[in-house]
Amino acid sequence: MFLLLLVLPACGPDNGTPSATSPSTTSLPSTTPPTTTPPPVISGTFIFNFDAGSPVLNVGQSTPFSSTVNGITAEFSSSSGAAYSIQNQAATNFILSQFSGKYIYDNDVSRSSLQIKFSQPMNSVSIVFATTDSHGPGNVETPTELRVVAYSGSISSPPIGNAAARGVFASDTFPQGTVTFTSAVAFNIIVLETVPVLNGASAFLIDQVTATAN
Ligand SMILES: [Ca+2]
Repeated sequence: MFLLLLVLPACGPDNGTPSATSPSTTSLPSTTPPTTTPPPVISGTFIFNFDAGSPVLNVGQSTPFSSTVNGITAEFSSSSGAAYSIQNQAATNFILSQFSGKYIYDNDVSRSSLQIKFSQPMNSVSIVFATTDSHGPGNVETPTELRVVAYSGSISSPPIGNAAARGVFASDTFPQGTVTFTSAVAFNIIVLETVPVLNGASAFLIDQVTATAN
């Protein structure tokens, strides 16, 4: 009697046939595009100022790091490793009226290059900079040049071209200026370094990297 009561609820429908809801097969449609097709170039102007962009860059953070603005990524690095870092006026006490918020600062006095690699080809780049020159006896009369050398694909290939500019001494801590390189032949890597000169600056700072793709 007791046994019968236990068994009864388990007596559900018992059709031994498999249901029609078996999982579908895992075959995928063969619509994967060929990987050799480069992504289309996004025309426009992209400003990397270290204040906007993703991810947030922190004061004291050293190279390498990257910043993405409007779908374009710029990678900042140095062949000398952690030679450059994010700083601001509160950290350095430098007065640089053409700079704003966070910027890139040279961590040491030895001369080292800064590389910027964009995620797509560009036709023009413009960079606000300062060189750590001092004015007057024992120092320089004109600020040290900052040079931009542009490459396509690899810095081991011949450069696309280069440009250089000097800052101007004013009432700020260091002379500031803007260097611009423009080319019909697109480039995706630039290398920045000071042009060596007696008593000149070896170090430089940058802000407001403006890259344009045609
Ligand atoms: Ca800035």
